[in-house]
Amino acid sequence: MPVPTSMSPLTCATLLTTYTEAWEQATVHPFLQQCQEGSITPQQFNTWLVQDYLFVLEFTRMAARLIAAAPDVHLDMLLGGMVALKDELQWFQAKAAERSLDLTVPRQRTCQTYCDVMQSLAGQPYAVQATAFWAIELAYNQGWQRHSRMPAPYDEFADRWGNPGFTEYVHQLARQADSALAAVNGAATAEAESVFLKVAELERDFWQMAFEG
Ligand code: HMH
Repeated sequence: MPVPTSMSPLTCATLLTTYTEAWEQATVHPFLQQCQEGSITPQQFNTWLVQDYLFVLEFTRMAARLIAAAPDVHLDMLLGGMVALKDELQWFQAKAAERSLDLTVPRQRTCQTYCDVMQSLAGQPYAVQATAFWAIELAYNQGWQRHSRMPAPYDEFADRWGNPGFTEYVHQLARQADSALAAVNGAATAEAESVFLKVAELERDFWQMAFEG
C-alpha cells in the first residue's frame, strides 16, 4: 500500500518501514553472503567490481545534478559526498589494476538500466533526486554492513560502505531528503516513493547480475 500522504509528509524512515520486503531483497543477497563465507568466485567478484565502477561513474553525474538542484544549506554535505566519490573512483581504478581488470568494458544490461534510471531523474524535483540518492547510498551501507565481518580481501570492500562515518553520512542524506520531501506536493511525493522502490529493485538485480558473473 502506498504511504498515506494526506496526513503527514513522506520520510525516508517511512519508506523503509513501508517497504521492508523490497528493502530486504536489496540488501541481503547470496552474492554478499558468499563474500562473507569467502566462497564467492573471482569471476563473480570481478564482474561486480567492474560493473560497479561503471555504475559509480554515472552516480557521480547524478550527484552533480543533485548539487545543481540543492538549496544552499544542503551544499556542504553534498560536496563532501562528491569528494568521497573522487576518492572512490580512484580506489576502484586501483582495485581493478591489482586484479588486472579492464574497466573499459560495456555495461551489462542491469547496470545499463540502473544508469538509465539515474539519468531519467535529471528532470525530477530535488526532493525526488535526494530520496533516490539517499536510497542508493543506504543500500550499500546496509548491504555490506549486514554481511560483516568479511574475510580478506573482501573486508576492505565491506568497510568502505559499512564504516561508521559512511553510516553518519547516509543519516545526513536522509535528513536532507526528509526536509525536501516536507516541502513538496503529492505528485512529487508519489514519484519519490516510486523511485525508492525502483532503486530497491535495481539493487537486488545488480547483486544478481554479479552473482551470475
Ligand atoms: C549498485 N549501488 C550500487 N553501487 C554503489 N556503489 C552504490 C549503490 C553506493 O555508492
